[in-house]
Amino acid sequence: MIRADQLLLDNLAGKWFSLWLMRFAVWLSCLAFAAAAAADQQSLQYKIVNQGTKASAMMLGLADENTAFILDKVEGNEPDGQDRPTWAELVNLTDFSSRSIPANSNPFCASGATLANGSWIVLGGNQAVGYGGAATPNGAIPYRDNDGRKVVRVMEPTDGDSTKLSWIDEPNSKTQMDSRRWYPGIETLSDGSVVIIGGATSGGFVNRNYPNVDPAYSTTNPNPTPGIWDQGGSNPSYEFWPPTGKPGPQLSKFMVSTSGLNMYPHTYLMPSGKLFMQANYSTTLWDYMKNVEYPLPDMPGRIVRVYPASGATAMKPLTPRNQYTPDILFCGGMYLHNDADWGNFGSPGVNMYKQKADPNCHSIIPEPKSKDKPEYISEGQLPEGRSMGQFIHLPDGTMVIVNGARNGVAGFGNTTWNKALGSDGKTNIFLEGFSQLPTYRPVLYNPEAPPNKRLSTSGIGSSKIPRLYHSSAILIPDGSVLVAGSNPHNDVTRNGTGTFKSLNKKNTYEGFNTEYKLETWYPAYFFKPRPQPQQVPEAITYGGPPFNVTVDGDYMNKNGEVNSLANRTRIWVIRPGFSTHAMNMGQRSLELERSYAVHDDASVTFIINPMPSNKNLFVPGPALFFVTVNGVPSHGKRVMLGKKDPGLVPLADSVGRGKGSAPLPAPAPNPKFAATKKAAAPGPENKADLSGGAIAGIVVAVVIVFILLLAGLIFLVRRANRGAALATQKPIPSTGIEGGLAALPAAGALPYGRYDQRMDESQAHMLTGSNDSLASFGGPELLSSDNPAPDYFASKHSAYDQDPSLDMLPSQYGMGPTEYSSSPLKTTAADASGPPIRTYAAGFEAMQLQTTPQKGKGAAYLEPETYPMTPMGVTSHSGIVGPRAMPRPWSTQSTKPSDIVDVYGQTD
Ligand SMILES: [Cu+2]
Repeated sequence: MIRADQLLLDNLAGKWFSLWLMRFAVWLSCLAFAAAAAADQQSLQYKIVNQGTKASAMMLGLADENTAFILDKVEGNEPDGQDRPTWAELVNLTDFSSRSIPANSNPFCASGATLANGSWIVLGGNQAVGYGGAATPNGAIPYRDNDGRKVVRVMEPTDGDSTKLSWIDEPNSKTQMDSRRWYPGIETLSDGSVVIIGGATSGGFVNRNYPNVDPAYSTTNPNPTPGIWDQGGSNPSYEFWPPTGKPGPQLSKFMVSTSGLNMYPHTYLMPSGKLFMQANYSTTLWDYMKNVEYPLPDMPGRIVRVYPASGATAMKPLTPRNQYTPDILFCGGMYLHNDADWGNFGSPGVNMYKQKADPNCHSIIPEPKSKDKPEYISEGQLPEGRSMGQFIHLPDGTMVIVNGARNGVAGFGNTTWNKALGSDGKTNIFLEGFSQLPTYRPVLYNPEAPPNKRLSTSGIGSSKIPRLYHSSAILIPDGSVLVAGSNPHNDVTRNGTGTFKSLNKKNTYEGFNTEYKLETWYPAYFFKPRPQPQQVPEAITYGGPPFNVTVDGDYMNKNGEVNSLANRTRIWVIRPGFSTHAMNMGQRSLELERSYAVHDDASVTFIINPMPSNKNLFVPGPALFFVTVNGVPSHGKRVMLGKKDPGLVPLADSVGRGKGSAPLPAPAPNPKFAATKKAAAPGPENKADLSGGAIAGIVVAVVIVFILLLAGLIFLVRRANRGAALATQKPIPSTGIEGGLAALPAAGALPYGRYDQRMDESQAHMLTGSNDSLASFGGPELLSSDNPAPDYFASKHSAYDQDPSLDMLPSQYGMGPTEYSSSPLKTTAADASGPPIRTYAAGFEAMQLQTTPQKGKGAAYLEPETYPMTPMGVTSHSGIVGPRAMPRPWSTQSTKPSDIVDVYGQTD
């Protein structure tokens, strides 16, 4: 029997125990929460900040201090709330929410730049397309987009009011290029205009036929008209926009000599005003006003760094220490032993999945201060080979490479080796890109470390999201890196993930979905307390008197180190650039000269020289301004470079920073604060803080592992649910056409719909090529039904059809069109009262057109059995396009091109 007091005691003990247990539970959950937060948000790690935008971020740019823009090619993204899929979006950088904004033209593989007045321009692109990237007339259902190949889209600054940000996206003499460009190079010049170089007229895998018989005039015309380049697949010319006072389109010798591997040529404006250009294996300095080239050495080892090999590239930060001497860095890319393996407009000539990306880094100083000849030097190797990596400048003076793949290159297609075997056992379910084995882990590059210690992955976490072809990344004002996109397909693919076998069953490859999640990657400094500089100017001149910025004493005098910290403060101006295709066009980082004075209250005034007077070093326009104390940057403030410049002093020396700036006063440390630390070697001071208490660390790690396992489980379950939800998602339905035709049949269960458009015979147009070069690529022509494609395609098609199990490399049939669908086509005769008038096998997809001879009555109905398989760009040739629907009126936005008063902006 238990005595009452014993019971009481037991009871008390139990209470104490349960109290203790409760406390322990609270403590544990606090720890778990902290660990979860730590697992969620840690320096050198990724975090998913948006579970799904509407458009996949093929292109990404900073619209204003709190907003990024996303542009995608036109494809079956989520509806924009009107009657189109979304392909333009804005991202709020505070909560990373996104919203659709109107766009009209197809920016598929466009180029972008900022102008001196703060506007963005995004120019070029692809023709209007429908499902599967098949060409359509302007405004046609289902996507209702318009030809973007000549379009210059403009987004004007809105004084920080992001609700007003919009694209002016209309064909107009003021906002149009002279020629069609897909994958052009672009560089903003010191006068605020841009030079636009090369590209293709309609697209293709690489920018040539093979054999490459006509690099200058890739045209179907045996007697090409000099000066007309857009008859063929490539556009080896350059032009200026706005063109005022500059020559019109002219042939670029460099675009001829690098023919083939020169889409998105790498360009960097040099201090002399010449343009550094790199494409194929070649490098040159180009005087764009005189159109004279000064060749530089070839790329070492014939490593290809331009698209589609897509090495990471950037100009290293320009600093007083390197006397503002541009030094261009390339990491990764692809080396192929046989030039023929790079293929042609249609496809590569080798199974790209098996090609390992290159790990090497090289740099070149194109305009050295000394009389030395410029040459490429080795900068060591990446830990893994990488194509499609991209460099992002960070405000601590380092650069980080994100995104990419270990095998293969950019681009996508339907060549035999990557034909997908769907889960249902059917082939041709989705298209895949030309890369495998995503590189998930960023690599840091510190330009000021000893040469063999610049590359590092120490402490850096990996993403779990493949970021392959058509991914993007930019530095955002909070100092993190916004990472987005990836879509190695010609249209949205949501259920293609998984492994699949190539048809010859020799290889198993991984399929990748269209990616809509946004991530940020947090540099080492991200979670540390940040300096908050005062009096940061709205605009910074080129040359002229210095300006002052102050950081408070509480921040500067940690541990009584104010003198030392003042001495370790650097002022950075960074332009994040236009991100697409592993490039950040126009991205630059420049450190301003500064001195300082430490006050008695330990606040520090930094006396800062404005921009070097040579505008070629960093052209006018918007940029981010950072005050970086001991490797920890402030939040970036958007500044305009070059506005209102009363103190401008003319450029004095031909190379370098010019002599526009006053000599700064000597640094004035304050004797009141004894320096406790000797100034360390220059460069970023931060290291990942990995040396916490060992025991606590282990406990936290165990908890983190547990929580991650749990989170992983939840994630998997959710993903399974989400996958199931997505699998039942219907494609965007056709909405009917003008002309009173009957309603369309519902799209079937195929992933993204079929060609199920009716067409009026009189209006039916077919996009097809008219000869071999066009078949493999080149300018698609709109041929009317009474001017149909030659039988070339049909013969190729039937040849292939004789043995549908053929699994040949394109090179085995002469680099021509690679293969055709072996699937028989079904036609629905019910709608067609007349006999079939013709059967075409256009490009990569055989199609049968049935139509009534009676104009305006009845309709043709086209139904390929499978989702059209079309390699990138050859889409032009693959589709019967629907009825020539009335083009939609252009933008109804309030801003009209006529409102673009001065696209140059103020450059001084
Ligand atoms: Cu592309």
